[in-house]
Amino acid sequence: MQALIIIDVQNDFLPGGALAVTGGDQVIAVANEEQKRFSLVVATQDWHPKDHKSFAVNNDRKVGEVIELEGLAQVMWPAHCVQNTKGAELAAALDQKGIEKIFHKGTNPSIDSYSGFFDNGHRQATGLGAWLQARGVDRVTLLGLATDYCVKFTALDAVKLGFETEVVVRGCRGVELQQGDVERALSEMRAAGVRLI
Ligand code: VGL
Ligand code: ZN
Repeated sequence: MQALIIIDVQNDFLPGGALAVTGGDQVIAVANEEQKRFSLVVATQDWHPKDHKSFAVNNDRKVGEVIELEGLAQVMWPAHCVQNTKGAELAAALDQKGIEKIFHKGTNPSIDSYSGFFDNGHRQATGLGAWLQARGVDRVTLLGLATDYCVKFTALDAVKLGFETEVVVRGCRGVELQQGDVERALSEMRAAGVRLI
């Protein structure tokens, strides 16, 4: 059984959003097209409380600085995808009728969660892995935002959980905090056994 996982296609990651990803809006058409090939589609949604510790403003830091949080390196982000705000909503142009379930991540204020499966410390699961396994899913296809953060970490965890994993590269865009981050993310995924299509 195969499933499509649409990662964080949310207003704050689109041009004009709080953590805008260049060309982020271009993944929507790909997501809508790809959905037609799948009988099972799920999505993830970055879903932070407003006091989330990954927000620069909550640590008196500048965006892009790296601090230590819960023993992990944590990039300081602009406040984004705050629960129940417009910025956290899935893009209006994204076809949502066929999305069976949405998994929230980043809800714990003290630890970030790039992967759709676990927080960055692998301490708590979102439920996505068990849910897919309960439905007999053994292959997952990923697309969405952002290539160098949430897509990458979701793909790496999917492989670790034993899913045959592929990423639709034209359906992803990256933050590219450092030039080359997207290329490096793609290489890391490929090296881990992710099929890039
Ligand atoms: C993401 C940075 C912070 C993502 C989420 O969806 O890739 N990146 N929160
Ligand atoms: Zn986030």
